[in-house]
Amino acid sequence: MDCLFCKIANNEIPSDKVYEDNDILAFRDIKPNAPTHILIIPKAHIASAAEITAENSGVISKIFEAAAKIAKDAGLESGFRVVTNCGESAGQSVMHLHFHLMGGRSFSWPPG
Ligand code: DGP
Repeated sequence: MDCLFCKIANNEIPSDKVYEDNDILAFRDIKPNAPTHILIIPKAHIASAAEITAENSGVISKIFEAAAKIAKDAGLESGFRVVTNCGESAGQSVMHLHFHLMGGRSFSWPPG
């Protein structure tokens, strides 16, 4: 499968890693939208949030545990945002599930 984030997870494409374990990888976004902008992905291919099932959802709790730890380590005490874009109309450009962890600035709500 020709998937950019599978290649990053397999070390075929380099990334600026901030956390890794057997199931997930966190690395800095190449086009940051905030002073801290990290992508957290499952290593196993899941195309998007629409593909989360009872069989593969265990990794989601691991992603959010890592997000809390990464945010703490990055000093984001005043707040941070975790978001996943699902599908074309939501702006998903890489079809491998990823959560954007962003912090270091204020965010508006609702998002555009
Ligand atoms: P989304 O638009 O929600 O699918 O987010 C995809 C993000 O992936 C976007 O913020 C830019 C980032 N990105 C794309 N290609 C690369 C890459 O090769 N390396 C890294 N680190 N980030 C990438």
